[in-house]
Amino acid sequence: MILKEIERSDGVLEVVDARCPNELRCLKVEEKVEELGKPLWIVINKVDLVPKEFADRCKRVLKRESNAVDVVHVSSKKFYGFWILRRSLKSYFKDVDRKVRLVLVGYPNVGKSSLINMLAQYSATSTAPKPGHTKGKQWIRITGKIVLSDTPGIIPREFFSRDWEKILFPRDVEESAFILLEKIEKAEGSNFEELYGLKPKASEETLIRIAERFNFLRRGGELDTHRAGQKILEDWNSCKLTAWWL
Ligand SMILES: Nc1nc2c(ncn2[C@@H]2O[C@H](COP(=O)(O)OP(=O)(O)OP(=O)(O)O)[C@@H](O)[C@H]2O)c(=O)[nH]1
Ligand SMILES: [Mg+2]
Repeated sequence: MILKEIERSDGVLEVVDARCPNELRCLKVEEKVEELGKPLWIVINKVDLVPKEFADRCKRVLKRESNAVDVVHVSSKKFYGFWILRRSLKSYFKDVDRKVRLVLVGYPNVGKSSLINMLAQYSATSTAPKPGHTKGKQWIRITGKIVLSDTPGIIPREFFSRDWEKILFPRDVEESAFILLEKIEKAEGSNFEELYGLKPKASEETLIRIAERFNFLRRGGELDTHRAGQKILEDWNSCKLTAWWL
């Protein structure tokens, strides 16, 4: 599905999470985009969660190490970045005098829907270039000729890295929490200590102490480390918990 959409498009916006932008790139999709000769933009979303110095460094690194036409920062929460993205797209397609259709792709939870909402709010009108062609699909107008599909492409599960498959769709919650904790332990910075009152460490002890702190108890009064693991994963997904690494 996603590859078909890319094939039909004139360009791709790949959304990544500013907390770990490099890990949440999908290289298989990037390769495909390149193979098809389509231009790619890497959109680093959620920049409000990381220090500016880190965000700027990510941009430099991704510009150097990817085939993206451009790498831009946005925050769909703070409504930041629309004009910069628009300027970049406009400049790339300046000599094209037909409609340009872009699609947005990305891992789950990187903020695709939030970003589409932000872009749609700036958009003068949402348009449907081919009424009836794809039922329900709308196009968001970025400029007079550049439009973006309002239906994002979700990276297919078989393209996920193993770690992120486990973090995003945990089967064994404790194991998934440990994988995330290991990453946070090595991260450049985080608000972990502020949130839970201890240093991040991928150990049973961390889950026990969080269960104590939040009074997570099983029926018999035993500490519920499963709930503690769940809390860490939920706080990460809802962006309450932040940590950043390249
Ligand atoms: N702080 C912050 N949080 C954001 C930003 N954009 C999205 N979020 C949060 O990130 C989480 C995921 O956002 P979504 O827009 O639902 O992400 P998605 O990529 O559409 O996720 P799926 O539909 O599950 O694939 C939500 O809790 C959002 O509130 C942002 O720019 N800054
Ligand atoms: Mg979504």
